[in-house]
Amino acid sequence: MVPNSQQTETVHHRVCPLCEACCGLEIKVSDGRVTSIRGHAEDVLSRGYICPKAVALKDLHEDPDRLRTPLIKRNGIFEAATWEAAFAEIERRLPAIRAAHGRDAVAVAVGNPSAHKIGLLTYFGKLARALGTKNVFSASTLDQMPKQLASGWMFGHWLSVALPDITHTNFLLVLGANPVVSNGSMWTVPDFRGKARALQARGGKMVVIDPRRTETAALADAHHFIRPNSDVFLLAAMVQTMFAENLVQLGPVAPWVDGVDAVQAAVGSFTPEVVAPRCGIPAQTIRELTRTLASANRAAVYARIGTCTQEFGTTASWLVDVLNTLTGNLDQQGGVRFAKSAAFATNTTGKPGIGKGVTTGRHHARISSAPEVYGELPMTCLAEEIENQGVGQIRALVTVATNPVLSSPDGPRLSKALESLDFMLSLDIYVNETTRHADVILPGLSPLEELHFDVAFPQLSWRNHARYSAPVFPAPVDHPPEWQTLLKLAAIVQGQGPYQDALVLDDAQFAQDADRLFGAHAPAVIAATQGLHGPQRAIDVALRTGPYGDQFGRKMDGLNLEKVMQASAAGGIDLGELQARIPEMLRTPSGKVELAPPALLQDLQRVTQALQAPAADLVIIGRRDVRTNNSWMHNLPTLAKGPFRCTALVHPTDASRLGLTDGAMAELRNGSRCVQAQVRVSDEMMPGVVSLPHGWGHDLPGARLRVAAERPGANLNALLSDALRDPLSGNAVLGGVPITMRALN
Ligand SMILES: Nc1nc2c(c(=O)[nH]1)N[C@H]1C(S)=C(S)[C@@H](COP(=O)(O)OP(=O)(O)OC[C@H]3O[C@@H](n4cnc5c(=O)[nH]c(N)nc54)[C@H](O)[C@@H]3O)O[C@H]1N2
Ligand SMILES: Nc1nc2c(c(=O)[nH]1)N[C@H]1C(S)=C(S)[C@@H](COP(=O)(O)OP(=O)(O)OC[C@H]3O[C@@H](n4cnc5c(=O)[nH]c(N)nc54)[C@H](O)[C@@H]3O)O[C@H]1N2
Ligand code: SF4
Ligand SMILES: [Mo]
Repeated sequence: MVPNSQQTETVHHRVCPLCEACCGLEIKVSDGRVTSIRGHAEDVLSRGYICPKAVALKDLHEDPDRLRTPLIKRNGIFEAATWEAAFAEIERRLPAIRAAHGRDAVAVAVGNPSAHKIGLLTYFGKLARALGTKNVFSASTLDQMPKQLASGWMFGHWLSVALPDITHTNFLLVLGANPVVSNGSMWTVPDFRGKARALQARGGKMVVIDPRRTETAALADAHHFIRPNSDVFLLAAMVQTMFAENLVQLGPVAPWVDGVDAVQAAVGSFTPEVVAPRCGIPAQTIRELTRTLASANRAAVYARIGTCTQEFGTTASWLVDVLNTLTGNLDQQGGVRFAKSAAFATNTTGKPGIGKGVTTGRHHARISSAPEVYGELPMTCLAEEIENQGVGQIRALVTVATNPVLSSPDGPRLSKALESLDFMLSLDIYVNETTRHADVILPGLSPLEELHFDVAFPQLSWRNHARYSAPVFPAPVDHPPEWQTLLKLAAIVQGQGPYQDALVLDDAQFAQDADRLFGAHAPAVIAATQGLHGPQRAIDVALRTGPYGDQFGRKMDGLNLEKVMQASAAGGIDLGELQARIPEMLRTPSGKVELAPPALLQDLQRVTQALQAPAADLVIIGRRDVRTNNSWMHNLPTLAKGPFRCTALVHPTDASRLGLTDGAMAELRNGSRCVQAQVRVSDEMMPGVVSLPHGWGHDLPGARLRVAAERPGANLNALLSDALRDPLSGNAVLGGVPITMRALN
């Protein structure tokens, strides 16, 4: 009998794991196949909004290139292997390197998708702790570490990020972000466009500062070009103007703000006239922008990756929140506020209003002496730590959901370094530009085969909420979820081998964690979560002990896993608008907002020196496209089709000066580094600035990405040097780098 597809159709609700907007999806399945993916109209956070990437989850699930079994490289060729054989190979090779060369000889590198996978996010730390290595690297130092460090110093925790209260703001100033395309970052704000339009409809204004007239700029009431890598000057001048024109008013948070005078003294020399030539923005415009911001009554400044991936990323990120504070918008309705996450947020646990704050430099990179930040060393140090011999040299690497050969500066150098390792293990779903160097690859499941609950993004969301995603499909038999793989790897590293059942390992670890966290109450917590394991148990504990939790039965109407699971068909649980949280959310040792962290005041000297640097004729910046996601979704037919996206955008005056024509190929060069890309001439660029997207370059031998290889594109990171960093956060400099261009015939 042929089943009627109507009868077999099932409907599932899941949070999209592909970007920080975390949209709620409604996925229909018939006869074991996805038949439709749409926005879930009832989702409490996204209300039906999605972008084209969500639909590609079907392609991802069905992609024949996505790995379904472990691979072991033998004589240079990957062979499919059983999980037992793969773990045995790891046990044979990895502990021996540690035993011979010490803990730091094994490094770990974690990438962006791990932020969207609860199994990776909550269990990666167990592997890192078992390894005990100081060589921990992640995509955070290619991205948002400056924002996290600045927020940490000011508010006391790495994820206490001030978010625009877009529902109520009257004036939104956006620097170095293109949320219409990226759908927001360090700010979970699905349907940014709709929210920006609503802001305008109620009479508010949005202004964008960007070297490209972006899709967000096109929507804005005003757009100003800025010379790349000069936001720190603009922001310092705006802060200077706030003081010079007596515009400062701290508002209700005044009793909890320390350091206003120190800031005033430190920015005194950054007048609009001094910085204007460097920024490419007239002094009068800087003054007017500052006055508008100060007088807007409910305004917010939001800045993202364009302002982080700079030489002064941390200082620029700090000045953003200095402006938010001096204009009286910190913690106010329509200003910037802090989310109150239902689970996993450090700024909701422990004693309110005070804490240990954040520290950096507990250890340093061996070669560059770069300080540890948030437990990590800069990703741009990875290659040199592998290449240079000596005690502590990296000889083995575990990559987890990262593709640094394409996503990190000087990919070709890193590629060579990876090839020289004694052993490389990758937890990844593809053989790609990075994992082709691995000796063993252990694949994760398709996102549709896994449960999910966002750990980080509710701490960054425009509205408080709790949502749970059940798996859409059962996992294939014998294919463990990644949290179990991580537990087994930790056991191997600790000399216990891969033989113990992952659930047994998990119970043992949970018992230890419960002892540490709950002391005498540990047995009760273990009893209350009986029957749960892995991330599900972690979610239940985090929800129940969180700010809305049932406190294990003490608050009858409080949240727990079961309640949040039950609400998923109804779009999750809405926990309301962002509320005032100062001083309760502060975790600084002083219990104050630290407006003038000493390291940042000191960094202004470096900023002053850089003000004099001569301007380059041509600098390069990056770009994102709605149908891309960093380096790893170019293999999905739904997204790969259509116009070619890896083009170099050049302003008409630069094009004619350099003899470049629309559609023709050009060479882009930075010293000895060079790539070729197709030119697109466009006045959306600021003169003197070229834009090329990152994440391309799928023409490297040994990768298995058949769709992506058809139109490989150029690797922007083959052009960038890994020597450039923000010294405070260790973040890579990914833009504003001088290049030359010439036409290719
Ligand atoms: N020049 C330049 N470089 C940049 C940027 C830029 O703007 N300009 N942006 C930077 C930013 S913001 C970021 S976040 C980084 C991102 O850089 P990475 O962290 O390297 O992330 P991706 O390039 O997205 O690569 C993701 C990897 O995870 C794998 N993967 C996908 N899903 C899963 C899964 O479920 N499990 C496992 N185990 N693996 C999975 C993919 O196959 C791929 O290998 O790139 C940075 N690089
Ligand atoms: N479609 C899509 N969405 C994504 C991603 C993707 O690859 N594709 N990646 C995701 C990830 S990992 C992240 S971190 C987020 C990032 O999200 P966003 O921060 O919004 O990233 P971009 O779209 O790259 O926007 C950065 C903007 O900064 C500008 N810019 C470059 N240099 C400077 C400068 O010196 N000063 C100023 N003021 N502006 C500058 C660029 O022109 C660009 O418009 O996007 C996420 N969303
Ligand atoms: S904006 Fe697109 S990719 Fe991002 S979460 Fe929403 S649907 Fe997924
Ligand atoms: Mo990112």
